[in-house]
Amino acid sequence: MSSFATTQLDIEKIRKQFPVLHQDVNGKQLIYFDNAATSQTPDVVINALSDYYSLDNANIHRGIHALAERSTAAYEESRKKVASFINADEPEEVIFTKGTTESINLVATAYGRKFLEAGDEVLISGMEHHSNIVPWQILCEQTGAKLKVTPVEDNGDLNMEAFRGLLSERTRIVSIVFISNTLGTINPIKEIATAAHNAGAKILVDAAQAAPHTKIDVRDLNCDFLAFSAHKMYGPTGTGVLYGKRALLEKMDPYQGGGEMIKEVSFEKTTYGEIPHKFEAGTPNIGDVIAFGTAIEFVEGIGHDMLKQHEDDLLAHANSTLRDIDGFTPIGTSNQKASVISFNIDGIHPFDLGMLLDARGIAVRTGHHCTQPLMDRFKIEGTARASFAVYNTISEIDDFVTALKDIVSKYRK
Ligand code: 7TS
Repeated sequence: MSSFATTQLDIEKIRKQFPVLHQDVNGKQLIYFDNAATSQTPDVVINALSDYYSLDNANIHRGIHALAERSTAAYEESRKKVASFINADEPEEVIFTKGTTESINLVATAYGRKFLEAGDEVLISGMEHHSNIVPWQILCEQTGAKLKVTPVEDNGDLNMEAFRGLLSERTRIVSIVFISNTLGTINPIKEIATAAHNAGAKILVDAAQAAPHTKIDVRDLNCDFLAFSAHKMYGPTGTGVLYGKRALLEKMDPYQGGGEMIKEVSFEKTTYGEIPHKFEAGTPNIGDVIAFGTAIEFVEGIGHDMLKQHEDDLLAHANSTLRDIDGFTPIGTSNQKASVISFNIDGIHPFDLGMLLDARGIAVRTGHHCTQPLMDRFKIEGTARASFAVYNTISEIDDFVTALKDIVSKYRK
């Protein structure tokens, strides 16, 4: 295969389904390489959202009229699609939230506050997104538990020996990212889950970046909780998932109180509804949840094997061509890596790189990527980050490399 080889996917046909891609930015055809922040949305998902508001809009689980029945059925259908997408035992183990951040906060609050006490430990890693750090810090402040952090190796791998050493009989929760949004590292979650369970801890997996790239099987991983967001897997913003094992979800207190999460309310005593409703107080994000179901169909229609193959091809091509750029330094060079490339170029600040690329129609993210402790670990202020999705092409990467070479020749001090 030549370095231009890619999968049998018809990328042009896929690109046609994403209206936002077909525009000029600063006089150039847009190249969208900020997919780890949010991916773009295909027609089918946009149409699902538009159809919901045009035809079915009604509150769920309460009306008996036709629209309420249709919206309830479509919302619950999405729950079934998510359950099957991650191979959960049953749809009731799927809770809809605002996204990964809210899912992790839900566990830290509804599980953590009930079951952790002073002296207990929460074990995370040095490559976590702030949303998998701060909720645990809040929990530790509230309960007197301690936060422990698994160190990251120079190439962006987790130090698994250190991880095993940090597990103790006081570890109650291990919360680890599946794929790092900054380094691209794919962590050995199954191994981590086994070690956590052997130590008597529960494991939460932050699958925000994994859901669009890797087949997730919660039974095979044997994780207790798993969180991800729709908007990073071709779905809408504002919705995501907390998966939890039934036995754990049933033991947890509610996260928020309000309508829909109760069995019976009186001023003397309130009893709570069954899972998943116990954790979905108030009117949820109905339209987006329904469109999320369509995004899952879109991903499954392509298939994770094809997605992975295409993204691996893009990553390999980018790795081999970016190397030629004078002063190029990648951050995160694990052998187990998804299509995320964080980098710096000597003599050019990452913010300047981002702006100079934007001026050429190329969208990347710059900064700390909500992983400030990881930036401290690598003794850098930030990086520029290119992250690829199914609609990206080899020729876009070539244009990106040409743009970077041009920037280096003009602006490098
Ligand atoms: N965990 C990881 C690994 C993430 O990459 C993100 C978002 C989150 C959690 C939070 O997800 P949310 O949907 O609740 O916001 N990551 C990024 C990023 O890399 N650039 O912008 C958002």
